[in-house]
Amino acid sequence: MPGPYPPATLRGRLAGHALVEALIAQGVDTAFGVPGESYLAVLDGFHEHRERIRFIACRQEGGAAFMAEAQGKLTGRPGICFVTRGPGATNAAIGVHTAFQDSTPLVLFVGQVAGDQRDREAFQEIDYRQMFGPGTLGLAKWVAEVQSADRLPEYVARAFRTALQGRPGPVVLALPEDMLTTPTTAPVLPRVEPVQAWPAPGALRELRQRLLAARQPLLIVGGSGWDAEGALALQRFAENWQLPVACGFRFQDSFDNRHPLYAGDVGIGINPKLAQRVRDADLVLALGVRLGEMTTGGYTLLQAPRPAQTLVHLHAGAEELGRVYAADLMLQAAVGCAARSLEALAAPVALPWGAWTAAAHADYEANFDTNAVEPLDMAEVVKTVSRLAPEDTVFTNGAGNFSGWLHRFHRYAGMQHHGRSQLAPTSGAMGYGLPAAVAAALLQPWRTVVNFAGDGDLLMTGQEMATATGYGARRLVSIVVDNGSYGTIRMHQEREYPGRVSGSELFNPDFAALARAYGWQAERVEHTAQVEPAFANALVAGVPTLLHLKLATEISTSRSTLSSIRDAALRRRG
Ligand SMILES: Cc1ncc(C[n+]2csc(CCOP(=O)(O)OP(=O)(O)O)c2C)c(N)n1
Repeated sequence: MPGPYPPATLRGRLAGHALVEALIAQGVDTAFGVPGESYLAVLDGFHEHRERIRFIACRQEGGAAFMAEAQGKLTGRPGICFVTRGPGATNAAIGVHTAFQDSTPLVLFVGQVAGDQRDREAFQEIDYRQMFGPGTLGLAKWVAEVQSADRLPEYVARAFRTALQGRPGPVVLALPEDMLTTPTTAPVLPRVEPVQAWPAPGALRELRQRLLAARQPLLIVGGSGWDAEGALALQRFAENWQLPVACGFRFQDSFDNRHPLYAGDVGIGINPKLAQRVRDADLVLALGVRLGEMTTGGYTLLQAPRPAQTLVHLHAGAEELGRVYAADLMLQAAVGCAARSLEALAAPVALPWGAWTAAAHADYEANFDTNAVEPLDMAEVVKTVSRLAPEDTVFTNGAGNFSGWLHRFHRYAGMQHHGRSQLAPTSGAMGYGLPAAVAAALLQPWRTVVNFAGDGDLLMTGQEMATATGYGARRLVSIVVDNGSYGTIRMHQEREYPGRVSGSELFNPDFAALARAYGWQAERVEHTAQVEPAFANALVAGVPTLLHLKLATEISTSRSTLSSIRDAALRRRG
């Protein structure tokens, strides 16, 4: 009779098993990936420890990497993704890039050719240190190839620490096949917690002085690293000082959108009144948010490199401070620590900006008003879904104009209520929303998850509908906005090359039939009035549901039609 495999040996267990043990020690209970023959010893480790950790087999590495990225966003701990060498790693790159731009902790493990084959351009061989960076404009924060089975725990611990510390981000570890099958007695290392830096007392005093000197201050919050406690402390700071609060692009759940101090989000499709308010502010406090192109209106709302406003920038990563902007005051600190310090800053009894703060919120409220659109009114769609969805619902999306309605008309709950409620790529990666929703539905099955997708967006990773069904996702609704077009690109075309449609038309499948083929429930929606019953059915379906919304290509954004954009462009040309 053959004994249990792998046999227990005096020399220890396979490194592939030690790796899975290291993940368990870091608190990981779910990993996403696509299997490959390059890391069979790790897959065997997942089998060995199947009572404590699960491996979700996805249908394409892009989907797997997005799921792991969403796991990082949702849990605040590194998302875990396993892919095979060459083709697997290249497919996964989109998730690594997203984690980099979005500052999301992620560890991507890549099976690598055996050490004795390296540098021959062996089958599917890539040098991952070359491919993924690292660099501050690259794909990963750190890339390493683990040569020694005995040092594997050291590499894993460093990968977790690097992913979490300072500005969080992605790490790539390449795992040579022969290293993974080497026995090791290396001990499992303890769970890594990132070092949290507190803001210096002198800098806090200066920040307070700047606030006391201001007349029209504005807080812009966002970035990663926030948790419930930090979000609550931030809210108390804003309340103590009666500051209007805006959220950075796709960090709309950093502050409760239902709070009377909320002023809206500073992103693509910004409320023009909020854009003007950023320009008119005399003091901008940017807390935790990276001052990237999307959050600064292409570096114009805050003029780069020296803004007209007084700028205070607080960020966990030293490299973000002064990267573009010569801020008047820079503080390097973890956002949670910073919020707790700011909460303790004594505010004067009377503040001179009451009317300014009230107007900021009134502008946000007024931005909900729109003219009715027939037959399908996307503003009403989002408002209906928002009203019916449970309070702890997670909303996800990929990239495309369809997301603008969600960002404008949904009020995201702040993180102090149920944790993150928005999973959306600041990297603008199409295809993100569905895998992110699958990850959320599998990781937090008690929450409803609603994905908004475009017709272009959905089919980039639509095969992950099979993963949702296969692993038993239940409270998952994907709302597909089918306008027969890569609508965002068509919008840009009409503005830059009016009337010359090129490469932006789409020929779509019957999305509802497609979803049913994957075991989902599905419904087609053509009129606004059909949304409420369709979504209500979806909420109680007990299986993933796709709502196929038909939208006229002409309806370009929540503010404009294609013909209005084209006509304006033609007028400009005379
Ligand atoms: C992976 C990827 N490829 C290409 C793009 C460029 N891009 C941005 S939006 C867009 C069109 C999105 O189309 P769709 O999902 O149908 O949404 P719509 O804009 O029509 O609402 C494209 C091609 C991108 N952001 N990401």
